[in-house]
Amino acid sequence: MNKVGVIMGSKSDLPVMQDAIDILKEFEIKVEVDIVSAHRTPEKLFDYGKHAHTKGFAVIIAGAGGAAHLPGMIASLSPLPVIGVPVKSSNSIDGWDSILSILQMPGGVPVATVALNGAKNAGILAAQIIGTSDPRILDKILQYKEGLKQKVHDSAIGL
Ligand code: RP5
Repeated sequence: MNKVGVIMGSKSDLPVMQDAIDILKEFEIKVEVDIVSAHRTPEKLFDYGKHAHTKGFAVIIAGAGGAAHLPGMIASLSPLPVIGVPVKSSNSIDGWDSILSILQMPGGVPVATVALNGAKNAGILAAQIIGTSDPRILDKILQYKEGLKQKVHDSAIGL
C-alpha cells in the first residue's frame, strides 16, 4: 500500500497538479492520476472514494478550484488521508473560494489543505506519510531536506 492517487476536478487543473506528480516521481513513488469531478461525475467520485483503500493507495491528493468540493467529498467517503490542493482556476474569483471550500471542513472529516496552487507540497506531504512506514522513502525525504539546506547555503555564497 504505497501508491498515491492524484485526482483533480478538471483537466484544466493539471498544470497546477503536475507539480505533485513530478515530485512524487522524483521520490520514486507510484502515482495514479485521474480526473474526478464532484459536480460533473458524482458517481465516479463516489466509486473512487469508496474503493481507493482497496486498490493499494496510501494517500489521496485531490485538487479542485472554485466551489472545490472534490477533496472534502473524497475525505467523507474514504478512510485514507486526503490532501487537498486549492486551485486558482478559471471559475475562481480570487482563489479564496477554492481555499475555503477545501479548508473549512467539519469536525470528523479532515482534509490536509496546502497553499493555493501548492501541489508540490501536497506531493511532499504524501511522500512523508508514506515515509513513516517505508525507510527507503524516509531516506529520500532526508536527502531532499539536505538538498534544500544546501541550496540556501549556496545562494548565500558571495553576498
Ligand atoms: C472545478 O472547476 C475544477 O476543479 C476546475 O478547477 C474548475 C474549472 O473547470 P473547467 O471548467 O476548466 O473544466 O470543478
